[in-house]
Amino acid sequence: MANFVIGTDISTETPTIEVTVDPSKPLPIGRQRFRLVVVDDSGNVSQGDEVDVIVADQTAPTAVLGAPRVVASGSSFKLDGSKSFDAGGGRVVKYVWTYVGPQT
Ligand SMILES: [Ca+2]
Repeated sequence: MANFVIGTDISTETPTIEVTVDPSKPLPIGRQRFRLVVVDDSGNVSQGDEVDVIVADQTAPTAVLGAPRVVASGSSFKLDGSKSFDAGGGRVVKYVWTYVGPQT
């Protein structure tokens, strides 16, 4: 387990490390680059090897539809999706509205 800070080296004597992420402070969405340099038992230092890890929002948003309970016949009214929200580091960018039809 290790809390990585950009540009700060972490040295271990083990060949794996966990990138510990605090859910309240997630890595930004997008490509995040990591680098490994290894040192042998004679003190020789390797070139760096780098890899990009794509941090993605893989959680679906939640739609919350607000509407008046009763409207007068012939009157226009407003639907409100502003309480919809997203988890996983994203945000709602599109609202798709449908009149489903009469309900009994
Ligand atoms: Ca999401």
